[in-house]
Amino acid sequence: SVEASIPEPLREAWRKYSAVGFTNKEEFEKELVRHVETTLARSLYNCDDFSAYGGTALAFRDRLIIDWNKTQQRQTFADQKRVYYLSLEFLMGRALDNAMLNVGMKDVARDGLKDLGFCVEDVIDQEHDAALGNGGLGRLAACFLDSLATLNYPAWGYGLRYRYGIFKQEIVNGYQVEVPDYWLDFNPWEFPRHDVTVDVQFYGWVRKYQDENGKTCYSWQDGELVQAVAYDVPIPGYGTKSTNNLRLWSSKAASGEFDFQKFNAGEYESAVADQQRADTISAVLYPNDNLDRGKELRLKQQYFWCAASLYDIVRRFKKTKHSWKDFPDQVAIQLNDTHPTLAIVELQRILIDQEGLEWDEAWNIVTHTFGYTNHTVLPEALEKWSVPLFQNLLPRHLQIIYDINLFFLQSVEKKFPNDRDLLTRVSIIEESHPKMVRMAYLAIIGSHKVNGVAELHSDLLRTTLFKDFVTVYGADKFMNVTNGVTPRRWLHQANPRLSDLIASRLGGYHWLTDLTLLEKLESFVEDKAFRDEWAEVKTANKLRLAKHIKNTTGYSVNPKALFDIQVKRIHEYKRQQLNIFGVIHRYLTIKSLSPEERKKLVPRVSIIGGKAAPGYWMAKSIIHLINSVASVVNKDEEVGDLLKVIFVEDYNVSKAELICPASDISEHISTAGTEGSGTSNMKFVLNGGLIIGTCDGANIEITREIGEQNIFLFGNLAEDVEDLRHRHFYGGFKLDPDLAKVFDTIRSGVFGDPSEFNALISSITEHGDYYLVSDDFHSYITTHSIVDEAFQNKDEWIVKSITSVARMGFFSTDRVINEYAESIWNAEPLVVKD
Ligand code: IMP
Ligand code: B1N
Repeated sequence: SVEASIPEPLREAWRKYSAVGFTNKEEFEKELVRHVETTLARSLYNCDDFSAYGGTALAFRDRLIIDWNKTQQRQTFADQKRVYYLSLEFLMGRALDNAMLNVGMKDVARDGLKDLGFCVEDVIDQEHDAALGNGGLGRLAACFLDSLATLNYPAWGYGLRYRYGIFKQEIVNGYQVEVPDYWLDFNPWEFPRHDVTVDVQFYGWVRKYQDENGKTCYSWQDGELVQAVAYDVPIPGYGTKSTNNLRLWSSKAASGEFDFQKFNAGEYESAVADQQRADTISAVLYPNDNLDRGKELRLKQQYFWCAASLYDIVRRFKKTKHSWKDFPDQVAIQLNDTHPTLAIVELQRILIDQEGLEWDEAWNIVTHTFGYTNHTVLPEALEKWSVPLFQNLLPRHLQIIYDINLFFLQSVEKKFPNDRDLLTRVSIIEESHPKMVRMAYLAIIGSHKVNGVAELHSDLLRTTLFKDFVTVYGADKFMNVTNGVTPRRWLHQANPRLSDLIASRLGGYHWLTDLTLLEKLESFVEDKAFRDEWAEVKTANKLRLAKHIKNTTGYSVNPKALFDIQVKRIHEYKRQQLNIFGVIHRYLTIKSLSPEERKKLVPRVSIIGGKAAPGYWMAKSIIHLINSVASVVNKDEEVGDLLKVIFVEDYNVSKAELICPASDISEHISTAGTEGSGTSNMKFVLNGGLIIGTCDGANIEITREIGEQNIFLFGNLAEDVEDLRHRHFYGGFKLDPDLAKVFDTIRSGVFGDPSEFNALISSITEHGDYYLVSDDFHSYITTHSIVDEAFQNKDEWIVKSITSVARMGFFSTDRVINEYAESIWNAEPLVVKD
C-alpha cells in the first residue's frame, strides 16, 4: 500500500540494490548453486536431479518475480482496464520448461546445467505437473494465461489452490485405480501471501432493517467464517517482460475462529475439527469433466473462491479513487463456464448491501462487468443448485437471485405480454421438487456477452439451449469465439525438433507470436529435402513416444507403424468405445486373412489414454475393455506388428507434450453436436498429425482452414442426431452387422469375462444407442481403410501434414484473446519495458 512505501530520499539505496536476477550462464550457475546450498540446504555431495531441478526452478522464479513486480507496478500506475479470468480449473502442467522458453534462457540453462553435471531434459522431467483441472476447460484457461501475458494484457487469473489436483491414474489388472495427487511438497512457483486474506461467510441469516434515512436494508448475519489466503503464481509471457498473476485461494479457519475461547474452555479437539472443516474447502478438485453432481462442498468452493476474488478485485478498484459508475470501464470479469456465476450475485450484494448503491445502478454495473463462456450443451453438465441448499448456505444470495429473477421476468412480461410459457422457460428458478437455481440462466442474465467455443457449438446454443434468451435479448448478445491453443507450449516446447525445422525455413521464431506466418511453409512443400526433414522429425518424435511406451508398459511398438492416437477424458460422448470396437474389428480382419494377404496391411499402433471420473462406471468399463483387448492382441503372434494396442496410464499435460508430436493420425470422434470445441484436435494438427473425426466442435473449422483433402471426416451430422435417436426407439433398432460381429467376439469371452462388458454392449443394443455408435460404425471403419491407403503414399502424406500445419494459424490463443479483448472486454494491452 501507499503508506508502506519507502520515502523518496531513501529510494536511492533501494534502486541501487534492487534485485536483477541472472542474465548469463555464469550468473545462472551462481544462482543455482546458491539456491541448492542455502534455500535447499544441500551441497555438491548430495545434489541429485531433483535438487538440480529445485535450484534451477528457484533461479528462474527469482527472475520471474522481479518482472512480476515491475509488471504489477506498471499496471497500477497506468490504471487501465484489467481483465479477470475466473476459473475453477487451471491445468498448468509443468512450469520450468515454459519459464525457460518464455524468458528466452533455455540455452543458458542447458549450458549452465551441463557445466554443473546435469542434463536439462532430465532436470525438467523432475517437476510434478500442476494438475488443477480435469481436461479441456482447465487447459484452455492455462493457454489463455500464456496468451494474455504474451500479448501484454493487464490480466489476472483467479482460482482455487487445491491441495490435491486431479487424481493419478494407475491401471491394476486392467482397471483404473485412483491415487491422490498431493503436489505441494515442493512447489517453487507459488508465493504465499499471508497478508492477503479475506474472511468468507457461510450460513447465518438475513436481517432486514431501516437505515437513518428510512431506506430498507438487508444485512447477512452470523454463520461461520472461513479465511481465504492468497497464493500467487507468476505467469511469464513469451518474449516480453510482462509477467501476470494467477492468484489461487487456499482455505483455513478464520483467525478468530480457531478459537482461543475454545482452547481456554478445554475444547482443543473441537477447535482442531473447525480448522479441518475450513481446510476441506480447498482440499480437492472435483474430478468430473462435463458432469455436475450438485454436492454442497462444491457450492462452498464456488462461493469461497468468488467471494475472495470479488473482495480482492473491489479492493484494488477502490484504491484508484474512481467512482462506482466507472467500474465496468476498469474491470472486465470473464466467467469460465457457470462455476463462478455466484460472482455476479456477490458483486450485486457488495454494491447494494455494503456500498449503499440503489438496485438499478448496481445491476447496471454488474451486467456491464461480466462475460460468460459456455463450454458444453450436455444436459448432465448444466449446473443447477437446489433452492433449500442455497437457502441454508447463502441465504442473502438466494434473496438477491429471487430479486434478479423477479425484475428480469417483469421485463420479459412487458416485452412479451401473455406468454406465460416463455416466462416459465426463462425463469432462473426451475419449478421442480425441490426447486432448482439454473446457473446458466443466471449467468446469461448477469452478463453483457455470452459466447460458445466453436461455431457449431455457438449455433447450437443460439438455436437450442439458449433459444428463448435470443428471443428476449436479441442475437447480438450471443456470440462465438472459437478456442485455440498456445503455440509456445504446444509446438515450441512440446516439439523442439519441429519448431527448429520451421525456424530454419522461416528465418527465426517470430511465427510463435503471429501464428498466421506459418502459411509461408506452404512454399516449401515441393522441396524434397524439407519434406525428408519433416518426416525425420515425425519419426524421431514417434521413437521418443515408443521409448516411453516400452518403459511404462513393456510393449515394443514399431515406429514405422501408423500411430493412431486418442487421448482425452474418457466419456461416452467422446466415444472411446467406438475406437476400441473398431480396433477389435481390425483384429478380426487380420485374423481372417491369409499370411500373404496380411503382408499388404499397414501396421498400426492404437494408442488410447485418459482418465475416467471415479464414479463413472461406463467410462471405467471402456478402460477395462481397452486393456483387456490390449493384453490379447499384443500377445497374438499371428498379429505381430500389424496391430498393437496401448493404454497410456495417467494421461496429463506433460504426457500430452510427449504424445501430441508423435501421432500420424489422432481421433476426435464425438457424436456430432456433443463436443463444444475440443482443443487437442488443434494440438495434433499443429504438430503435423492428421485427424480422423466427426463434423463436431472445432473439427469443422479445422477442416475449413486446412482443406477437406487434409482431414478424414466420417459419420452422421449434428442436424440428423435427434431424428436418429428418435428412430432407435420408434423405428426399431438395427445393429450394424460388423459391429454385431465385434459384440459376438466380446461375448465369446476372448477378452475375458464378458459380463464385465455387458453394459457397454446393451447401452447400444437395448438402450437406444444414445451416442450413435452403431449408426457411425460403418462409416468409421471405411474411413480407417482410407487412412491406411493414404498412409502408404508417404510423399502425399507429408504434403498433407506440412500443408495442414501451414494453415493452422487461426488456432492460436493469441487470436482468441484478441477477439475476447475487442468484442467482450474492451481492454487494451500495456507493454512492460525493462
Ligand atoms: P494489488 O493490485 O493491490 O493486489 O497489488 C498487486 C501488486 O501490484 C502488489 O504486490 C505490488 O507489487 C503492485 N502494486 C500495487 N499497488 C501499487 C502501487 O501503488 N504502487 C506500485 N506497485 C503497486
Ligand atoms: O471445454 C473445452 C472444450 O474444448 C470441450 O469441448 C468441452 O467439453 C470442455 C463441468 C466441464 N465443457 N464443459 C466442461 C468441465 C468440468 C466441469 O466440472 C464442465 N469442460 C468442457 C474448452 O472450451
